Amino acid sequence: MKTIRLEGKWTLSNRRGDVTVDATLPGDTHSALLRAGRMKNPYYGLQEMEALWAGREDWAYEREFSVPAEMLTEHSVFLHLENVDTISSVSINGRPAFRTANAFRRYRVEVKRLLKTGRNSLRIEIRSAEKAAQHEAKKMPYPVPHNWYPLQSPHRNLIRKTQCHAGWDWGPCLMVAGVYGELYLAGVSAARIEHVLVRQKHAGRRVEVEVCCEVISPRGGEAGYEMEFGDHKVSGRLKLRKGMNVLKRGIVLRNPKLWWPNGYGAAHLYDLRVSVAGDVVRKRVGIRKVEVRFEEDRHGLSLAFHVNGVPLFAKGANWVPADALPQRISRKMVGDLLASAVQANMNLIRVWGGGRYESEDFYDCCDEKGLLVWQDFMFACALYPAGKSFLANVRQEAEYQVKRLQHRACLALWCGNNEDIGALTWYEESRRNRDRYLVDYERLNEGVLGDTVRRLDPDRVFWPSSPCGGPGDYSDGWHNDSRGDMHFWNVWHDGKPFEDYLTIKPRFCSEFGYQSFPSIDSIRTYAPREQWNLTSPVMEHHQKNPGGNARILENMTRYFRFPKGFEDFVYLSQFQQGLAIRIAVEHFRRLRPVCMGALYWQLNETWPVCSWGSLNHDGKWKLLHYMARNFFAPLLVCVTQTADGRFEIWCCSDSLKDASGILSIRAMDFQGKVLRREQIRTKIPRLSSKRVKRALISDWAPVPAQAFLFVEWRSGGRICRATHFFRPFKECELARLNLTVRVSAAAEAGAFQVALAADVPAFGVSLDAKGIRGEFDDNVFTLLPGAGHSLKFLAKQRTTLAQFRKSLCVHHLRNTY
Ligand code: BMA
Repeated sequence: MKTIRLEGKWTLSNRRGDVTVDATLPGDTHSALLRAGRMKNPYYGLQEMEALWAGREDWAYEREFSVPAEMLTEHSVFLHLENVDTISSVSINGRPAFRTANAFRRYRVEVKRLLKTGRNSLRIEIRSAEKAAQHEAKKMPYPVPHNWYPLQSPHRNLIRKTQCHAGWDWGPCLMVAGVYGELYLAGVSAARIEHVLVRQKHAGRRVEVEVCCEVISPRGGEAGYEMEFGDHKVSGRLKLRKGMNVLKRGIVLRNPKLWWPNGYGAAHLYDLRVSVAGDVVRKRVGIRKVEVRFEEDRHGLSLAFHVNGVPLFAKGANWVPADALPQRISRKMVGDLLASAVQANMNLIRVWGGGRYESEDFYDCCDEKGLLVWQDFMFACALYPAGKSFLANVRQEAEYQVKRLQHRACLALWCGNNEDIGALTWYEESRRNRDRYLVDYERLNEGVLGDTVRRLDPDRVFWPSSPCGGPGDYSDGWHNDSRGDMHFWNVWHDGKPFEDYLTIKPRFCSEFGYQSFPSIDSIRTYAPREQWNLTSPVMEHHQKNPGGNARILENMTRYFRFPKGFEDFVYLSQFQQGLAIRIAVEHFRRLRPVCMGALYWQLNETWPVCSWGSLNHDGKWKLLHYMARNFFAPLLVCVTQTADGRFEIWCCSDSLKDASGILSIRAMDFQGKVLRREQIRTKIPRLSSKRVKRALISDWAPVPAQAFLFVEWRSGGRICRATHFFRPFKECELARLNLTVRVSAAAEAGAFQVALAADVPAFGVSLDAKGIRGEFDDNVFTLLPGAGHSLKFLAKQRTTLAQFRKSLCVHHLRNTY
């Protein structure tokens, strides 16, 4: 196969003709305009508003390329375009070649007749997605509503584009256009590989890997092929029909090295190489058995992932695109975000339906790091059309994506959409005529998406929607905690106290979240200092959930004393976010095996904004992310209290071995005096949660507002800690403290040691190396007098000791007021 790469330099111009700039493909319009100085940074201040025009323009990308004569001696020459966003017409040498209408598809179209030897030109005219969507809306036989956020491009649900480009409750409205995947021309005579599909059949330690290769031959004939899997190799010759051919071979592995999710073992991958007539496809395949079990039981309908026979408590978060401008999303950026997920002890990431089917980089990383993927199809928070052409378009998208991703070890489950069952109850139209919209829903969801998965990836489960009570269940997954997966939003969207998390017993909680402000480093990238105020225009603009800031404030006044300044407020908003999610996750883990998963909303964000994310847009960890590392750790100790005046201590273990250890419990006052202590031996059976202590609060803390509980669980070299307040923080008279902070260079390059000591207990002690990329190996902790705390910071950029010392800033609860 001969190829001509078309990535690189292009020219971008608008139809009106007043903008012409250099551009890069793969890439997007907005990134090109920014680089050329025709757009201001839309992430800064209120400048998003000044970028809206670009989404309302029709754009054309253009370039020349040269075709050698021998290319045209091939029987076929096709143009490969991936992820063209969205509605476009492609022409070669001024003659129409084809049209695209789906950003999630790969187009491979025969174009030989349009090419000539020597100079050729290629033009991709992309219609304004906003206008195209409005045009679609006029053609609908009846309205097809979707969610509206403060800045919203209308009817995004009518075109097959990343839905959150149109604006979300954490995202800007930047209706980018462009091409994000590969672009090339290829000349073929014998055959080209369309897809390589892999199935695994496990029978004990014997695993049969079935490799199925789809080959297209322009004229039929014969070709040699090779398949290598690890050390195994098969080869031969293949008779080809004109058109589609299928080559299927089985390879038997005995005692293969298994692929394990993070926390359970190594994520071993085998190399797979397939070549047919010189066209080569390489993949990496992990051998593992993933089962998604949902079964009727006395609690309702369970939902749990089992990997290689081990029932796994799913710990993770929801993923949104790594940037609102697709061109900026790099392998490094994605790798960094996912590395942070792994460091926080996550084992499952949900690729949320309002974003995009992720890049190969993303799934490579998940395969390598042992992160399972819950993969939504890209439909979210809306009703969708079910007309013939829309369904046909979606079918092609689904077939392509399923074939592209089904070999992945990380891919655990396909899910129809995000919250589209719920959406049936959100709009006047669908409330009045539920039948009509439900039929449409089902045509798309089961008729196209479910059907595609069942045909092309029969070893995986198609979960109809998230949340969902199981196949055939169209009821409310928000408020029903007994069936399937649940999105629980009472605490954030309904403004309920954090303790509300304790009132549910979800089988699998795939979304629950609490917002915070981004870290100061992030705020600095969009707001000048005079805007550092909760209600300033810029701060309000970077809060896309109406009433969001008020809600953060409301809960702050519920639990904390009012912070004295903006930076204290930012710190406290992050501490409170961490607290909310910790309360939920600890509870869900205690519920094991009734509950088998906790995925908080959301891991990352597409631009710097107030959000539910635990990572700032630049990847820096918010306090929640540090707290997640503890509450998602394989061993967890946690304290909860009950309405009858007792506290309970629980140990949760995701370990494959029984965990024996020693639990030490201390009740102390705020001067650090121990009021009562106890030590107990514990033995926690593998993969379980167990209550290890239950006692009357009054026996430990005669005046609950004047004491706290500090618990330490030591087991097999691991130490877990928990601090519990019996009353809201604001009611407690925390002591003022003298804090000493010593900073030194650590042995390894770019690392620094910080030693902290205090004369009385300090709570929520958090460090921030402002302006320096990097993370601490521990953060957000309780500091007890007499027990210093030492931790390390690993810089991700060149940093001197003096710079680090200067950047370091320490927060704790008592110094917020
Ligand atoms: C969810 C998500 C998103 C949204 C989030 C916060 O349910 O699926 O649509 O951003 O809530 O409101």
